[in-house]
Amino acid sequence: MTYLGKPKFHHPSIAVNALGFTHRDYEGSMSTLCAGCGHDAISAAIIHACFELSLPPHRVAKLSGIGCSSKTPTYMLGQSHGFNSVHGRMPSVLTGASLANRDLRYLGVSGDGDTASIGLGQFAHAMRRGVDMVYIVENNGVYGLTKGQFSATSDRGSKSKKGVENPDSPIDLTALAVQLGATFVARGFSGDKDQLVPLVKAAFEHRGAAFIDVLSPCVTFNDHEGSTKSYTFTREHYLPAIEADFVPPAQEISVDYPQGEALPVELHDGSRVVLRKLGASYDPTDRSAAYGFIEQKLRQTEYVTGLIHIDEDVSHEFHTLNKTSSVPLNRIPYEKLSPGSAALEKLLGRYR
Ligand SMILES: Cc1ncc(C[n+]2csc(CCOP(=O)(O)OP(=O)(O)O)c2C)c(N)n1
Ligand code: SF4
Ligand SMILES: [Mg+2]
Repeated sequence: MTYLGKPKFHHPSIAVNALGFTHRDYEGSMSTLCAGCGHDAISAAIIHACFELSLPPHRVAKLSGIGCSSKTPTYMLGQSHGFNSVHGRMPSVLTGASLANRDLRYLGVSGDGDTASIGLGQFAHAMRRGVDMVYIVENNGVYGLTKGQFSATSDRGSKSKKGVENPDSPIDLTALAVQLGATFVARGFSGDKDQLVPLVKAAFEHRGAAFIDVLSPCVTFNDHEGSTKSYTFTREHYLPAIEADFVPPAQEISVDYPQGEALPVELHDGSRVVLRKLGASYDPTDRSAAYGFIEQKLRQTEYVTGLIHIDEDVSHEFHTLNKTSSVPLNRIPYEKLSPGSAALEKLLGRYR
């Protein structure tokens, strides 16, 4: 269907954001995914979040690997920079781009196969280095693009479309991200846009590695009885650990919660994530408690959703840690970027 262009006209009273852009300005090409695929709902949530944040589209770079999920950046943010890399290699390509120009906001889109199998090492190092990015995994528990093989996030005992049982234990990417040092870890569900949009907005405002695992049923290969990533199973085993609202900096903070039942966390730009506690004493700022909570709920086959962990200390962020250039490399004069053979000789001398 990509040959059918979307009409450019729109209603004169259509909503515009602070930059004067409409929702349409954040859309991309028409999706070629299967009708009902969870990934399309995630694209819609990302588009919505970017529109509401009034992100200048040309200041966003979207990168992905390979898979149905990794195709989705084509269907969003059509006026942003884009790079569809190699299977599992999005994190290193994104890290390189970010080193060259830290002024852009970076969005990495991946799949459970792309991240938890071939790209597991890349994922681990991007998280532990605090690469400043929004990393979204569209998690359907299968390799959708290559016709439904189990992925490393498939639960033990879950069944394939042909009835074969998965013998292997799963990787929980949120637990792994917390353990690796990511400073923003959340889980959403493609079927719950009300929860997902604030999470994506808060992730874009966070500085450092912001990871969101989004359960996203594959209607073609993993939406049957016996699957633990189907729409039905996910809805039945869905546990919001905490409810999160995103409050932009310009907006007066006046949240209607009883004292002691919500925790406003200030982000670097003055915006806030307001966390409403649903559980008895869940505190997402406590890394080890967050890890323990995910583990405990996994044993009960419950998917913890919402904001699982947040740490606003920017000293863990990649650019702060590595004192990277605040000026994009393409704006630094050539003589400064390449100071010549004498300077190279001097540098090499230090290693002799
Ligand atoms: C180096 C390499 N190995 C294997 C493949 C084949 N391949 C393409 S997509 C994919 C898995 C995609 O699964 P996932 O990341 O979960 O995305 P989904 O399609 O489920 O959204 C595989 C194994 C490839 N393209 N490149
Ligand atoms: S095969 Fe599955 S993951 Fe791929 S587009 Fe179809 S429903 Fe989505
Ligand atoms: Mg997948």
